[in-house]
Amino acid sequence: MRIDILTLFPALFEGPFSESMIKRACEAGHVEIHLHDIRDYSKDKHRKVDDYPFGGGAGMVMAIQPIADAIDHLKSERDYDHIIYMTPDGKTLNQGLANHLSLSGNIILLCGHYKGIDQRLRDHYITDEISIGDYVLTGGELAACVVVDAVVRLLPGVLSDEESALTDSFQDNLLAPPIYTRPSDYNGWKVPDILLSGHEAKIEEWRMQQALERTKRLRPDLLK
Ligand code: 6GU
Repeated sequence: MRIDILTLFPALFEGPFSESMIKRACEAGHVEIHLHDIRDYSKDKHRKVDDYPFGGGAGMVMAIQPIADAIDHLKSERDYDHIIYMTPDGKTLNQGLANHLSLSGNIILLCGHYKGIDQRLRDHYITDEISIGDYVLTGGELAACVVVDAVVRLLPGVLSDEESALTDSFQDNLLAPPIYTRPSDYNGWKVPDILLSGHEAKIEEWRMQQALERTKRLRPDLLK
């Protein structure tokens, strides 16, 4: 999979992408992540990328030209399955959407700033609009990191069998059951007997029942 990220702040991604799983996935060739500074595409002599909104009002708008040129340039080199605008008024990211995106070959993530981008970019270039929740961030960059992390860990070969995404919370719309490791008794705090019983079928049944109980109590919305 190839992910192209259009941003005003490419350096924001360096930390998240240079550690742990994303780093390993890049090194192993499961994903290629390319960062593009939108300012590099500005035709303005001061590399300006924003302008005042027509009709007035507070805040600046990200202008068409630099972003359109950046996307045209990328599209001239390959086809994209999704051209995604990261915005708080987009569709909320969930596991189903992450699963769907992980099936893509090439995607673009466009990170918004200021009051947002010129509507004509949304009308003519953007295929999907994604938010990571009902709160406002200063820009789409951290949200794009979240999308990349959620998607890349699903790519075949990225997780080991032990880490398998199949047993994640949400993969079956259930929260994960409680987990424990040694010692089985920590100053009197005991691990449930069933987990020490060695009875695989009963353990599986207990986990399912715990997952259901937790989901009913903490996230009843998932069961609807
Ligand atoms: Cl994608 N962008 C911004 N600026 N804020 C957000 C968001 C995105 N998702 C949730 N809040």
